[in-house]
Amino acid sequence: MSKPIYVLSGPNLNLLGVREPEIYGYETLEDIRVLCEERAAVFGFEAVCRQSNHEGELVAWIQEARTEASAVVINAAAYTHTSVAILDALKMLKIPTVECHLSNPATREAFRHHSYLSPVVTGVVAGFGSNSYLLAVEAAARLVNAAAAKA
Ligand code: CA2
Repeated sequence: MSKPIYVLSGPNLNLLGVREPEIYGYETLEDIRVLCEERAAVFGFEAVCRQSNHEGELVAWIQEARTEASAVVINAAAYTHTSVAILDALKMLKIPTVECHLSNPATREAFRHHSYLSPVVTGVVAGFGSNSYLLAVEAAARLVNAAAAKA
């Protein structure tokens, strides 16, 4: 059995569907969890979905992924634009990593245009609402399966 795909969400994303639906949509993080689990299963993976408002907890989960995950999908939320700690943790991974965002930060305020994560992840999916998570899970799963088929 393959190791799971970790799907990590950062600060305030626990409020999805409750506040600012015009930007982030009406789906809750729980709805997204179910959809990610279903999408991962299509490709033979379990999705382990976690959310934290604490930078250190996200770092700990990324470190855990070094040995326990096949790939990491991460929406670091505001930490995308501030966190050298998350950048450093992601740099240590040798598995596929996908940065994902519900909105497209490039179309928003200037302070959202820089991502500390983008230079060190395998790829980025942004701007498709909850579908960004599903596309990111699918991309990660396809990468892992393609690598396994080559080995
Ligand atoms: O578009 C995304 O997914 C973001 O990562 C969301 C972050 C934002 O800081 C990034 O620039 C882009 C903010 C997440 C806040 O989540 C909320 C959810 C519901 C209501 C209010 C905030």
